[in-house]
Parts: sequence; C-alpha cells; structure tokens
Amino acid sequence: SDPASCVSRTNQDFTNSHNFSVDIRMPGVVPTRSDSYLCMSFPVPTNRDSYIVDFIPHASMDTVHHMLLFGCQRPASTSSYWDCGGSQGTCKNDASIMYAWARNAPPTKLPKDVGFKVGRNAGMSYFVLQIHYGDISAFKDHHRDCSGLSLRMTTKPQPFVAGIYLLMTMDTVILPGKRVTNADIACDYSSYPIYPFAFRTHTHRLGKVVSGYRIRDGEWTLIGRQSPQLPQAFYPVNRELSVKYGDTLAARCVFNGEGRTSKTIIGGTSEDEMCNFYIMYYMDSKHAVPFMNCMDPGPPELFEEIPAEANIPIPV
Ligand code: IYT
Ligand code: CU
Ligand code: CU
Repeated sequence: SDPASCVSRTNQDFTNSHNFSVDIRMPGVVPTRSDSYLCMSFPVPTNRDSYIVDFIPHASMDTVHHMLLFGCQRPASTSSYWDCGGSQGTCKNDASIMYAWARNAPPTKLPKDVGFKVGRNAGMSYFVLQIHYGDISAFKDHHRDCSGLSLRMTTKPQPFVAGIYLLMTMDTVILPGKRVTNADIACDYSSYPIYPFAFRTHTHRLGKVVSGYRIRDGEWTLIGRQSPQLPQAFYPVNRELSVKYGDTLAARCVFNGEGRTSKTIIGGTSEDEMCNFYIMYYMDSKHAVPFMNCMDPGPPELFEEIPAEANIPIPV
C-alpha cells in the first residue's frame, strides 16, 4: 500500500482554523498468527478540548476482522504497536470505547452537532486503536498492513457530546451442557437526559442474543437487540428515545452452555465469556457525562416482565 498512508499524523484544515483531521494507522504491521489483536496509540494533538465529529475507516477487508478506537489517559504501552490480546490490554487506566468497525457491518455516523470530547482536560490524552486480524492467510506475501481510521475533528464546541453507557455482568457462570443461562443487568438512571442513537453487543462464543431496554413507568422499550455472533459494530437504535432521571436501564444476555465440558465464567479469553450492552448516546454539552456504567444484576422480579423477544435466539 501507499507508504504515505502508513503514517499517523494531524492535518490542519487551512480553510477553517477550528477544523483538523487525525490519521491513525497501524505502522506497517505483519501479524504472525490468526486472531491477533494489535494496538497502537496516538496522542490527542491539542491540549485544548476538541471534538471528534466523524470517523472514516480504512481497513483491509481480507484481513481485518474488527477495529475499535478507545480514548484514555495512558496507553498500555509506549511501543509503536503492541500485542493487546493478552494481559497487556489497551490502556493503563480505564479505556472508553468511541468507535467500532466490524467487517460486513455498516459503520456508525455521529448525528449532526454531536462530538466525542477529547483532550487532556477531558481525561482523554491518547487514542488507542485496536485491530483484530482474523484470517492472516493474506499475509503470506509478508506485506505490511496500515489499516486504521481518520478522525474529523474540531476545536469548536459542539452543542451535544457523545458518550457511552456500558451495562456488563461480572459474576455470570454458565454450567456445562445447560442450554439457557440468562445474564441480567439493571440500574436506575439518575443523571441528566441522554439520547441513545447506537448500541453494540459483546459476548464470546456462547452468547445467542443480547437485548437492552429502557423501563419507564413499568413499560419496557427496546433500545436494541442483536446477536453477538454478528459483526460487533455499533448498530442504530431500534427507535429514538430519551433516558431520564427515574428511568431504569436493563439488559439481558442469553448464553448456551451446550458443548462445554466445564463451567464458563467472565474473563478475557475465548474460553471465558462476557456480557456487554453498550449504549452510544448524546447529551447536552452543558452536562457532558461521557461515560457511565452499570454492573448490577437488578432485582430478579423486574426481569419477570422482560419482553419475550429477549429470550429468542437470533439465527446467524
Ligand atoms: C469484563 C468485561 O465484560 N469486559 C468488557 C467490557 C469493558 C469494556 C471497557 C470493561 C472495561 C472497559 O474499560 I472499554 I473495565 C470488554 O472488555 N469488552 C470488550 C473490549 O474490551 C471493549 C469488547 O469488545 O466489548
Ligand atoms: Cu474481531
Ligand atoms: Cu470480551
């Protein structure tokens, strides 16, 4: 590929002094085994608050299975790139996910007037790009890969900031041979109003369907439902809705333990499982809460009311 596109850099827009773009590219890597996870970092190029308003993916379709972009205070490594599939991970501190590209899924666009706020002040001094190289047979010729993405950015304050609300379980146990295990999560929502516009599900091999809801006055409204075996991108929400103080957010992951000979717990390897429902939202920038999470199993009685669709596996 064009060597110029293997360079990560900031480009000033000379027609508008507020605007610039950032190219984040793998520095010409040759993954040596299938299912490698490689990461690289790039410092947010300005100390001032700035906003990501668009993402433009550049991914080799034959090798890149998925790409995630995180923001964080300190990357896990200072190397030009590193293996982030194992214990080293992406960031030294908490990472927040801002973008997901997955092969065969349409990429998400941010709504107009919405930006992810980054910069030292926002606790986001670095971008970390994670690329999952699936099938590496296309690397037999030892070519170097420079997949990545371009960010369209501005220092102009945006009316709305984007954020992520993550629902996840910590204590799920899936018994071997057991056909159905539900992992439930629910929290009362007690912040300023948010407007979900995209959602992402994540489990490992045993997840069949993951669904997320807003509960208001006892009524369950679907935010999104997807098979985690489909590309784990951010998909548009089922319908536009708000989440406000007094609502409850809830999610269920359904797992199938058939085919396992020992119990499966939450963990980082492909032998373990995870149950994640991510809500990407926008919020009035005067409140600007960029990250929230829920790890509470919620009251079991609540889940007696969950709509039946949450239990119906999505065929893939
Ligand atoms: C234990 C677990 O479920 N880990 C998830 C969720 C998670 C994401 C982030 C936890 C933390 C984070 O800072 I961002 I602490 C997990 O690792 N999910 C993976 C990626 O790491 C994002 C995924 O693909 O959703
Ligand atoms: Cu992948
Ligand atoms: Cu996982």
